[in-house]
Amino acid sequence: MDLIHTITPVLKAYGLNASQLSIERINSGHINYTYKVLPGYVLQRINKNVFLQPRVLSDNLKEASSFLKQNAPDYLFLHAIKTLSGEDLFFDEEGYPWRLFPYFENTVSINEVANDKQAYAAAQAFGQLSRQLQGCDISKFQETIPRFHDLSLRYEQFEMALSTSSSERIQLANELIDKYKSYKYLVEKYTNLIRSNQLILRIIHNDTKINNVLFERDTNKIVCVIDLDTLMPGYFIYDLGDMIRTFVSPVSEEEIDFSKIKIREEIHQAILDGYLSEMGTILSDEEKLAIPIAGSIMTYMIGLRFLTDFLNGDTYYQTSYPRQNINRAKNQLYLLELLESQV
Ligand code: GN1
Ligand code: MG
Repeated sequence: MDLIHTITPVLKAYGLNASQLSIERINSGHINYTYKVLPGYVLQRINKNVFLQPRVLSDNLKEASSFLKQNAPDYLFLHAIKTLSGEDLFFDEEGYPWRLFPYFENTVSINEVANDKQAYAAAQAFGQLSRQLQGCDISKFQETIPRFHDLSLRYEQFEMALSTSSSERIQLANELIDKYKSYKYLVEKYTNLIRSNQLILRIIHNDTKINNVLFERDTNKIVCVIDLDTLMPGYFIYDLGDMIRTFVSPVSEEEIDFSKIKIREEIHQAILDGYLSEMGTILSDEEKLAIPIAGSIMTYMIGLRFLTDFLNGDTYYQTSYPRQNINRAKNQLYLLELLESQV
């Protein structure tokens, strides 16, 4: 896209002049386009092919925000800045929704966890978000992406992709497809768990990758959690599992030297300690029984989604080179093998 041409009218809607600001793309996140607009802001173009009803997204945030204002007024919850006409979203000529956030000076986001202190702090921050939202009226929230973390749906989508994919792509992923099929028992475990009604629907973040928290620069303190697009009802295993998926290994899901993928026990423990320091008294004993399965479920789910996207022609996740989604799926499979061998 012609950046200045596209962004100028967006910034104008917020009373800002693009020519007086420095605009730089932030290359983390596979879905939306995000820009640092300095001094002072982060601007984001929402992917309208992924978020088909962007209003749901802003309505959820409004709901959470008004609950927190009343019940946890000191909690730093990331608010979108309103346009001059008082809207949370600005729609451009092509129908893309945009949002503007404040930029916090002296903060950083990371793609790999360096030590157990970072893991503890991030897990505590995600746990704190759910804890603060405990007691809000879940029925007022809608799913921004229906059945987002429903593993049985994700498996169906994988099977659908297998039946519609090109023979060339099937061939490229052949071995990987078989390996993913061999873990189908996780879908059954998941379905049984959900059917048992052992888990309670809560408002959760639903995308607890390590790069979705902001750290204070040079410390292990968290300023706030970010990327609230999927703040919606879900089960705690999705948040806990996605932290395990993205924190325990010293390398991220983009790593292609799979021998570097490891499970760091001290980090695993720090995730549990940090998360339970907030959620320990809120989760029921029955829910806690599901803790050991969380990491495998989420690693399998996200790996399946990468593989499905490859089979579908790389239409969902942003990629920067061919077969990147295959590599991501291989990376996640490697991690899954490690997680499952510990059970
Ligand atoms: C996407 O937007 P981002 O990059 O934080 C995805 C998550 C996946 C993640 C895998 C809306 O998150 O579900 O876990 O990629 N978000 C959506 O890296 O699909
Ligand atoms: Mg996201």
